[in-house]
Amino acid sequence: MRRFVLLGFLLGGPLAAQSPTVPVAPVPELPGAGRPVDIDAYRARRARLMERVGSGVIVVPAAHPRDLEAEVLQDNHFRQDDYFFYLTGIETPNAWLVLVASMDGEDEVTLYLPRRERGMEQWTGRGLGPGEDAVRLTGIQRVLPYAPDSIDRAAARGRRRSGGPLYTVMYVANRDNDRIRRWASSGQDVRNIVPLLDSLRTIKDEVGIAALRRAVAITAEGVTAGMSAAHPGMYEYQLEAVIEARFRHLGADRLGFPSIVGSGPNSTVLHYDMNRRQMQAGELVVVDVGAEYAQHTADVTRTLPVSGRFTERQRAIYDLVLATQEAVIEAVKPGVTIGELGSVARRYMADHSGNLCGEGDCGRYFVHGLSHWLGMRVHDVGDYRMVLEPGMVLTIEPGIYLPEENLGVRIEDDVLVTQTGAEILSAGAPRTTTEIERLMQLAEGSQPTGGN
Ligand SMILES: [Mn+2]
Repeated sequence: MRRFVLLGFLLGGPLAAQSPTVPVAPVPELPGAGRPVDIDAYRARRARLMERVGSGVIVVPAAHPRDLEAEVLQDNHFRQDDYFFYLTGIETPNAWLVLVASMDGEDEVTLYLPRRERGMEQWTGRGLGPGEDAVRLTGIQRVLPYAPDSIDRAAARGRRRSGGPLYTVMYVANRDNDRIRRWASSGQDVRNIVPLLDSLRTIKDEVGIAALRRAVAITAEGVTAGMSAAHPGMYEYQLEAVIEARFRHLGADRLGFPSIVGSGPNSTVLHYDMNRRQMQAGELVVVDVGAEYAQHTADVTRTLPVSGRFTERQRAIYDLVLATQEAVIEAVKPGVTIGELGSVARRYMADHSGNLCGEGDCGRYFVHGLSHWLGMRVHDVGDYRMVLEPGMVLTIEPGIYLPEENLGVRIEDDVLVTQTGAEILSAGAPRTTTEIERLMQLAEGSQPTGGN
């Protein structure tokens, strides 16, 4: 039996009535830890990793607080390291996880937490220190106080116990790289655990899918709110504000990436995120946004007519992009590669362009890739040559961009690969021209005119 500490998170608390599709999380028990942890799920992840390693000690640092003076921050001054979060579910800074995997002995899991500092807590709030709270909240039985030399000693001891190499997370931005270099230069057999962790992360488990579902549901509601609010004369940043306000209202932790709200000429700029232009009647606006929830982000794009009604030309282009996307989603199933899905999209567009894009087909105006992996990062980890397997999550986002006409259309949905095909996680955001127009016209009737 799985023990769901997270029951409230999955089913929605008493406040769930606020929103039909997005359950509201319970208040975290301890801010320094993050949300309640599904202890069994994280234990299973650690066990899976240790089993794959066989013998060895795996050392995983938590993130450090960000630098408010030196870094450009979009949100809080701390976001947990993805690998550390993947293996613990907690949002405590400066912690370390040490896993000892051994073929013949017992596996061993130790969490090192910095001791709480009362003076510091005045600034950043109550932290999670070593002690009974930490054991109870994480399900990790061995929780020890962190000291600068404790990780070096734990790593050495782990190597002796396991008889295997020292694995750790090696990537460029890791602020613990000095320590890792020191281990390597001391002649130890130090290896990178990142490729193995990335391969585990590509197949989402139950907690991963639950977090993604929620991030996507919040995002779909934000996009829908944006559709209801959009009108001629509104600035792109005002539309952005409506969408992001909805994200926060529904409990999103932060944005997965800067929101793209591009109208008219900006609809043809793929990663436009200045969002400063005033939207004019008759234009399209491309909204490409993602709320982050529990360290997982959505990535959803909708293209809407600023006036609430598509012109015939806009509708024709839109319908070709939508039909292309539907042809691709139809083709999603285990065993297929992202490369093959790209061919499905290109072929469909070529066969159905007619003379919409002049001589030649519209494919030459589809200037970016069709898909990327989605998860803890908007462009999530994973090799693009892998065949799809149940539990993988990817975006499907065809587009056509006609700069001479100031006309860009992109439609992006988040898709979970199932045993037999695909589930569209982002189906909550209106997607056909009819649905979008109906919603926008409904909103027009109920909105005060003028103002913004
Ligand atoms: Mn995307």
